[in-house]
Amino acid sequence: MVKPGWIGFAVLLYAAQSMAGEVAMSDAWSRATAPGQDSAAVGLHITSQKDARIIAVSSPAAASAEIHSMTHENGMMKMRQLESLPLPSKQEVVLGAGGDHLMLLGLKKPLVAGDTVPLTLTLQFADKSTEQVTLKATVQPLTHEHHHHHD
Ligand SMILES: [Cu+2]
Repeated sequence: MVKPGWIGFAVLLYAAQSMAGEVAMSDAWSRATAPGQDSAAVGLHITSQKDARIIAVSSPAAASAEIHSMTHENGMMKMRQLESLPLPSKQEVVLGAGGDHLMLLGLKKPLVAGDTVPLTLTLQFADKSTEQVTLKATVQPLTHEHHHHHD
């Protein structure tokens, strides 16, 4: 006779394990900050096995973090905050390659090439359940062609 409490525990464990395999992330990067710069974009590759959205981002390295889109308007690059970012099932979404990206705002210290920046993403699935996943972005050297200004 199995006690009800144990059944609940086993179900929870199973759920946690199956969720962990739902989202794959790789190649997370950020870029070294220039003097006086206190924000930085983060890019990564992310694939969810089922429909999900990124609904929040946070990092202990920054006062706040946002999901941004980047668009060209009248020849100007404009970034704006997105409420959430869709992750269609089984499709790799590439963030940071000149389009949608994550943005660290109010960096607590400059980012130096070779450092890693921890981030937590909150994902929401179609059934409204949420899951937090963590990743580490590797700080790459500042290069001219990837530098953009935040307004
Ligand atoms: Cu941005």
